[in-house]
Amino acid sequence: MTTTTVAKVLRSDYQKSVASYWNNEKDPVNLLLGDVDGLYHHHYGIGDYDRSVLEGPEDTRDGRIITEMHRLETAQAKILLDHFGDISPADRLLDAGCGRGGTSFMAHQRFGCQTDGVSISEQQVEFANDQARQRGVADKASFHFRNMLDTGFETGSCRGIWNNESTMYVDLFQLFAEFYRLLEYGGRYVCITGCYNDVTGGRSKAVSRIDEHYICNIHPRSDYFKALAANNLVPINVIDLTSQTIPYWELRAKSSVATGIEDPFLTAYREGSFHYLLIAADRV
Ligand code: GPP
Ligand code: MG
Repeated sequence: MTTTTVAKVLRSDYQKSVASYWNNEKDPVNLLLGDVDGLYHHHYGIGDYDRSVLEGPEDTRDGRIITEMHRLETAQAKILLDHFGDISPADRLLDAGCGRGGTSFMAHQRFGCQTDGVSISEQQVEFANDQARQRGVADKASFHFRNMLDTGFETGSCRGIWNNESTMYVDLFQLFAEFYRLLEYGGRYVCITGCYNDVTGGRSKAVSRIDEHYICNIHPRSDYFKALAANNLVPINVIDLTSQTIPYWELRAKSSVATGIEDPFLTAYREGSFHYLLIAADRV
């Protein structure tokens, strides 16, 4: 990329530092899980884990845990996609903050439609496009080095847009203004996110540790609804997934790929200062 192109996408020092984090990220917690079946996720998991993975031969135990964590992460993306309802092959979907493309490939496989992913990490975009070529779907699943706050895509060109754990890097009012522009009338927005609890007060210590770890700014729950309402995005479903994501973190804490962020997540969820939320909203 030329310096001018990079400067157009990465508009602030903050965005540059986030891009640098993801350009250098090669953590086994993501790569070993992705190697299980070629879907590389950058989000967490949902649902109970199979306790039997902890039993059995010691030498294959960690492999069983990794496969099980990957299953829970894929289940999370499935729940997100379930909330799009009927999407036809002629529709177009946008994956905002697409990471290495895992959720996009699942969407393309399920709906048969065009999916476009955007990321401010050139490495992630390259990785995801490479995956698309390997899977033989590069004509339908494409990934772009673009900023989700200003994608440059055509107005009204999307039937659906999602953020799978990527909203904590941006201002929600700016983000939803761009999504309002991109979505067609009646188009759907779905996000899964971690947000802090307005009722228990400001950022807890555990939430601050998560922010520091990922260089992000976790929003309060209320900000989502204020920013959606301000941009004519009308919620149809809000699901608190907190209790369903705790088993994933408990299992991850027992794995060889634990990164040290497991305790802050478990503390924040258990003390009630943080929620794992799914929000689906329609553009009117
Ligand atoms: C990264 O997933 C997710 C985020 C940076 C968003 C933070 C999410 C919240 C719910 C606050 P990842 O799979 O890259 O993270 P890890 O490397 O820890 O598995
Ligand atoms: Mg991960």
